[in-house]
Formats: sequence, structure tokens, C-alpha cells
Amino acid sequence: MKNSEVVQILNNIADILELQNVPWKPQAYRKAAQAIETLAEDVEEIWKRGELEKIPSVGEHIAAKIEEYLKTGKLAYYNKLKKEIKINLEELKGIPALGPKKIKLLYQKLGVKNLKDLETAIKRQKVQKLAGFGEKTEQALAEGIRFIKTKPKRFLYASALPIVNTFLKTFRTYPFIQQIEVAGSFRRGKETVGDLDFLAVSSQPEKVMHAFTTMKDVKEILARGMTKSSIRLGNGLQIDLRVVNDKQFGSAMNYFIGSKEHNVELRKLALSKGYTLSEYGLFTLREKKWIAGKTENDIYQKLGLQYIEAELRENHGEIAAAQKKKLPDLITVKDLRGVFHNHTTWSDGNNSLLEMAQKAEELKLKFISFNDHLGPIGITNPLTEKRLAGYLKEIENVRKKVGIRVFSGVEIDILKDGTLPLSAKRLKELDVVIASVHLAIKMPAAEMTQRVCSAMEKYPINILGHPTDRKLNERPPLNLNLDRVFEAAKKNNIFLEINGSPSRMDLSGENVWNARAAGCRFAISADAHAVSHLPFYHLGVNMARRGWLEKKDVLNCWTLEKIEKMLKR
Ligand code: DGT
Ligand code: CA
Ligand code: CA
Ligand code: ZN
Repeated sequence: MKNSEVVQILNNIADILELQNVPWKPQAYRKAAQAIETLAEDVEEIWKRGELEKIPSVGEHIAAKIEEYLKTGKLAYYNKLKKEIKINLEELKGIPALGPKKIKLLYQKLGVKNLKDLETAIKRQKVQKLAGFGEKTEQALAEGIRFIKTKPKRFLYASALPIVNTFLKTFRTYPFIQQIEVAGSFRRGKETVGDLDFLAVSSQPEKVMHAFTTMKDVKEILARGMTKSSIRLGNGLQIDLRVVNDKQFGSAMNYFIGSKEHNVELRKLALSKGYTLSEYGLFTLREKKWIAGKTENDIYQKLGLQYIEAELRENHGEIAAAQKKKLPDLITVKDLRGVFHNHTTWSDGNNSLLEMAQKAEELKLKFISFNDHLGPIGITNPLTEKRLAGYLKEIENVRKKVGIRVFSGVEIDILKDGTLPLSAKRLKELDVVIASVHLAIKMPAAEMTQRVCSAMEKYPINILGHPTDRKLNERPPLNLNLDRVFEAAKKNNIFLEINGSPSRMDLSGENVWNARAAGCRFAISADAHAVSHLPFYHLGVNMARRGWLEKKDVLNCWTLEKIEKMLKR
């Protein structure tokens, strides 16, 4: 369960080394961090099997550092580096718009060591006078500080995932536990979770509570009771666990999956039918006779409803739809034939075209779409019109070596003025054109909306990439009038991306819901920058389900012939 701690330490080491102008090493640490971030398995399990070096991008040296940390809970090298730089890097890095380079300048020129120093410097308008900063940057930093101060930090679904998997796996081996499941926002597939909620069935709750509160990753016991306890892990994540009996399990799951708003509506419906519903079960109002509670299905059935999938339970019309038996037939991971939006060493990815295609084949996908960056995105090695020929030639070669369909394409920048840095004619030579906003992200809503819509009007675009450009816990979405964007996408037959990259999850489930209502269609992508990122499309499926999508709404689920026909512009 230490994956996110290890990732954080490796990233911090990379940052410190970068501050110290050490060449190469930062990149190595960053790549290793990236690989561990995307593991679906507990890194400790891998270490116990002696297989740390089998993790992509983890070599002998970094494996030894990880081992030291897992064994002792400390890392001497990291502590030494931290002493050397004197800066509270973690705190400063948390501020949107502040990277290692700027942190370094702020320290060297103004002696900024932490958030408080930075706030003081901004107040005295010292930051805007630094070379390479200016008034706009100072303003952006001030806004960034406000953003992190007002937004409570929530955990990414993707970093909670290995914790949930390990927890369930471990607790399912205990003979005193008959059943255990995860509930709460995680079960609803939300892109971030405030805490994790588990429910267990056991006739020996005391043993469950003991096992739970004495897990080795527990940093703090927040509450300890006979049938419910809460703990906090070393990485700050809170976990609640409750024990119930078999007869209550369904009603307890229903209650603790939530959302609260769904629960409230469901209770109202129960009352209107002469029942009361609580975490203990469904009872008749007058005689308090037990009606249902063993399974969620029983409860929904007794209330005259179709079973409502957890992702739909946001009080967004799901109860009314379930009454009319009109719930959507939600897509599942298995419905996706392939995945869009993947980067390779042709731009800022870590793996070659061939490695990525082979991995996609291994994952039993039927197609992969390559969309390396083209445009002035601020990476060292973007595609250019000149390099395009070589890129397409190599894609042609890859096609001969794998048994799946390989789509050629780019992810092209939507420039400030709404133009793209490649002509419509050249774009049409590619199978899949994704257009995204990356630069100049601070614009008033009217301008930003105009920029995006004008690109969609004028160019042969297939997919609008990460439409809001939000980064969870990092930066807010673009100033966009989404209704107008959805309208332009529908009119020009452009698919909206559901980007499954853990900190993006863009569009969000709620945005997907609105876009679907506006008549839009969607493409699910991994935005993979390494083979280990390809499974990110699973996270995109969460957003799609939260947005009520069926197979017909999602390009990835169509037959290859239909996809090809659709992509022709
Ligand atoms: P989170 O943890 O902020 O990501 O969101 P949830 O939905 O997991 O919320 P949490 O952990 O506070 O509670 C889990 C579920 O328990 C929640 O989804 C619905 C249920 N619940 C909690 N408090 C209440 C309440 O006051 N009323 C009702 N009806 N349900 C509640
Ligand atoms: Ca929760
Ligand atoms: Ca909770
Ligand atoms: Zn992008």
C-alpha cells in the first residue's frame, strides 16, 4: 500500500536533483515514479517476490532505494538531499504553475523556501520583477495559492485503486470474514475520493476490528469501536470499515455506496410506498416488518426499480429512469475494441511505436491509435511537418509486425488564435486527428470558447482532446462555455475525448452527462506516455459510465469498419 509514498519520494528526488542541475538522473527517477504510479499491484508484493527490477524503468540503483524505504521506512539518500536544499519542495510543488525551475529561481533570487515566503514575496510584488516571471506569472501564482488553500486535497482514484485491491485481497483471506466489499465514492467510480469505505460481513467483528487497526500501514487510529473503526494510512488516506450481519449487507452497501443525494431520494420513494429504508434494511412503515436488505437488488426490486449501477447514483434522474425501466445499458471495459491518444518516443513518450502496439495486442485490444504531439507544446521533441513522413513510415512498418489495426495520427495544439500548426490537407493524410489546448491556458471564457470552437469549425478534427484541460489537485478547468463547445462538436461531427489519465479524467462524468444530453459522442483514451499507461482507458470507462454512456455513444465500442468510416473527414 506504499505505492503513492514511493512515487512521491522518487518524484521529489527527481526535483531536488533537477534543482541541483544534475544531468540525466532526474529523468530516470521520474520515469521510475511514473511506472510505479501506474502499477495495479502493491509495490511491496513485488519487492517481496524480488521482482522490483522487473518494473519498467526501475534499474538496480533505484530498486535498491525502493527496497531500503520499504524495509526501514526511511531513505538515507533522500534525507541527505533534503538537507542539502533547505527548501520545502513538497509544499511549493503543490502550487499550480510552479515547477522546479521557477522554484529554483525564487530561492536563489528571493530566498523563498516555503509557501509562506512566497506569499510574502507576492504581497510585496517582488516576484513580478524577476526575469522570466512578470505580472501575469505573479498573478497566476497568487491564484494557484488560493486554489490549493480553498480546495481540500482528495485522493486520485488511480492511487486509491491498488490500496483497495490489496485491502480486499488481504481481508478476503481471513477465515473470520464471510464477505467484504468497497463502498463510497470509490464504488461510484469518482475520479477522486475523500476517503475509502469498506463493509464486511462477519460473525466475529472483534477480530475484524483487530486486523484492521493493526495493519502495518496504519499511522493513526481515528476511531475504534466494536463494529466500526477508522484509520489513517501513512499517505494520509482515511479508511472506514464497518462490520454488519448477512441480513443487512445489501442495505448497508446501498447506504454506504451513496451518494448521499441518491440515498435521500431513495428513502423518499420508500416512504411513498409505505416503507422505511435505512442501512439496516427495508421495513414496512407501520409494523416495522423486514422486507429486504440481504442484497441491493432485492431492495431496488421491492421499490419497483431496475437495479441502479453504483456509477449512476448521483441523483441525476436515475431513480425516475429506473422506475420507467429506462436506465442506460452502460458500457463496460470489455466493450472497448481499442484505445485512442497514445504517445511514443516520437514525441514525449517513453516507449517506441512497436512496443506500444505490442502491448495493446497483449491487452487483447483490436486497435491502437498513435497521437504524438505536434505543435509548440513546450516539450523538447514534438512532431513537425518535416518529421511526419518518418513517423508515418515507421507506423507502416509496425502495421506489418502486429496483428491489430494501427491508426496513425497526431495530437495537435490548438493555438492561441484557434488555428492549428498543420494544414487541413496534411491533417487529412492521418487516420485520427486529436486537437487539444496545451498552451496559453489563461484566457477569458469568451476568447477561449471562440478559440476552441473556431478550430473545430475550420479543421478536419476527429477528437477534441481533454476538453477542459483540468488537472486534479493541480489546476482548474479552462474558462470555457462548455455548452457552446458541445454544440460545435455535435455540429462538426467531432468526438469528445474522455481522457483516462489519472490526474486528468477529462471530460468528467458530469460533463459527459451534459454533453450526451446535448447529443455529443465520445472517444475514450489513455493519453499513454508508456506501455504501463495503456490500461488508463479503464479509468475513462468510469467517467463514461458516470455519464450514462452506452456502446452507441462511444467510438471505441464500434466495429473497426464503422470506426474507419466515421474517421474519414
Ligand atoms: P468521499 O468520501 O467524499 O469521496 O464521498 P463518499 O460518497 O464516499 O462519502 P462518505 O465517505 O462521507 O460516506 C459514504 C456514504 O455514506 C455516502 O456516499 C452516503 C452515505 N452517507 C454518509 N453520510 C450520510 C448522511 O448524512 N445521509 C445519508 N443519507 N447518507 C450518508
Ligand atoms: Ca468515502
Ligand atoms: Ca467515509
Ligand atoms: Zn494533451
